[in-house]
Amino acid sequence: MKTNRTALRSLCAFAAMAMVPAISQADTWRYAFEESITDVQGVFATRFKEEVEANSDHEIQLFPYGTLGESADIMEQAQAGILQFVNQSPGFTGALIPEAQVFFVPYLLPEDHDSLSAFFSQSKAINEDFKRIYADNGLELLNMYPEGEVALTTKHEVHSPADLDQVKVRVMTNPLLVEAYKAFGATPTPLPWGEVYGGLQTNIIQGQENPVFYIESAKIYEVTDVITFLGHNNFTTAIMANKDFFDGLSEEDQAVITAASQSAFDHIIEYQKGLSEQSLEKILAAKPEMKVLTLSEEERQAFRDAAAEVEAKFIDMTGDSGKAILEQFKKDLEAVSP
Ligand code: 6CS
Repeated sequence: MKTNRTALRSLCAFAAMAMVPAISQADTWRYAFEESITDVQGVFATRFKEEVEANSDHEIQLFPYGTLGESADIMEQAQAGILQFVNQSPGFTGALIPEAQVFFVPYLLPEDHDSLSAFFSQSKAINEDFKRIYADNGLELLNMYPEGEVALTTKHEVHSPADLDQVKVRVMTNPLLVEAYKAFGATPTPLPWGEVYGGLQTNIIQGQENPVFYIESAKIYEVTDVITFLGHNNFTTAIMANKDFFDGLSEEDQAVITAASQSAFDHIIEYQKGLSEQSLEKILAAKPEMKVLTLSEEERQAFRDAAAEVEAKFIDMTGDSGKAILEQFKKDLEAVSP
């Protein structure tokens, strides 16, 4: 009898052990991002989730903007391993990874969609150098991707840096972006995203910059009157995993994640075609009196001239490591220029 019970217990223990890997393999992974589910980062996250869930037993739980705090909060949670994935834009990564500020040297990225997409896909600076730098900070960089041309919204017309004199322009909390707007003649004011609408409404700030889809979805047009296209930048963002988590996965799971991120990247590049134009139409339908200015090449020149000063500031802030990234960045851009 005793022997039978022992045998039964051994059998149960064996069965339980056999089941453990199957149970622990079906994990729920948490993924936070800085925008709402219908914004570009949400569209990326949704595709990522669909791909992971279709190709593995794992589940992805999505946390859009606001559910877990501001951008800085979700990055802390990802570094602590509370979140497995985080989408954070280099605009908020400046203090952690100073080299990522290279994305705020004005007039560096190409304006045309195909060159821009090719750059993000093929750039050695992004796919090798930044991958290593993010890894040194406990993050597995999966993809960097563009979110659209950045436009400035203000309460009055802007044609030259002189028009930005004394204008408080909200920027993401990024030291080089502060320098860029100083060089553009404004008074830059770094703030988290949650303070932007209210700040404009109460006139604590009088301007901000963002891609058009975001100006539309966050209704920033309600609290500003002019959209100006300076042609100075495209909004870059980055999706990454906690590195200890990623390194601890099987090769098979790592491959599922890498492929899901690549599929989301391809999807987002397609999704963005015409997005700015459609968003602008929606803004004008909601507020026909909104003024849209596209600066002429002549008007842009004064802003372009300021870029050299910002580039020099970037090298001051980041030293040899930043200089090397910038050089590689320029080589990569050269390789995709039409
Ligand atoms: O300006 C910002 O703070 C934000 N802009 C975009 C397009 N995405 C996330 C970020 O919070």
